[in-house]
Amino acid sequence: MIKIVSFKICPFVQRVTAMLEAKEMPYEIEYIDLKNKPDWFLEISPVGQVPLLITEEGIPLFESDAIVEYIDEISEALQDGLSPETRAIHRAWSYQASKHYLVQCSTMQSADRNVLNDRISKLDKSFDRAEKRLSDGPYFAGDTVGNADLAWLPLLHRSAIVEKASGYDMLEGFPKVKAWQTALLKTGIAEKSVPEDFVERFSDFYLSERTWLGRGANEDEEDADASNSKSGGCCG
Ligand SMILES: N[C@@H](CCC(=O)N[C@@H](CS)C(=O)NCC(=O)O)C(=O)O
Repeated sequence: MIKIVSFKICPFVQRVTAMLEAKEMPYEIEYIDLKNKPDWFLEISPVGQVPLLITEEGIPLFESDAIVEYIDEISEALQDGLSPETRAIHRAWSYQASKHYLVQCSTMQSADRNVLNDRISKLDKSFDRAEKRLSDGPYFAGDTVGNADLAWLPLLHRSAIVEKASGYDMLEGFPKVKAWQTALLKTGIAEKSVPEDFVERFSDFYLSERTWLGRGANEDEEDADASNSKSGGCCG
């Protein structure tokens, strides 16, 4: 069986597990501590990052883009009959999502409103592009979930958790993206693609007292010391 080496709140992993779930492919998952990476992982992972997919033949694959392409190649396509051009366009839109995972991570870690405003402007650009590209939905390319939907799912799922906890809606002003988020979350793929304690783990990390969102996104709050705002990567 395929094995995914994972970290519970990693969006790059979620994109991969979302595809496995959407395609109903069986897989095992092993979580590792990124602050204390096991030797067996470092021996087989060229870059020391998750996700890592270990094929049924025991071959380790790295980089989420390459992993989702592999999964797609060994399984039935989610959407039939797409031309090579359309598939290339969907891959490009998937890239528009994955290149913003780290942007969303650092936005959520902002210590105050000012820092968040600054960081969210990049994310806004990507949601704005999606808003202009989306048509009648409910999904990216019509009425079936496809690969581009799965690439955007980590961003949309995390935005929904943030909104529920803090009232802050990263998708405000983007009604089509909002409808897309609702439709995608309704499929249940988002929940299946993360561990049971995901919301708790995610909230501990991104919605703690040290972040503006974690303190309830209070507009009247005085600015904190911006140097407290981590801007680095995801997941610690
Ligand atoms: N380009 C990589 C990014 C993966 C990534 O950044 N993973 C993070 C967790 S979300 C990681 O493993 N961080 C540990 C490290 O960089 O040492 C991919 O698409 O797979």
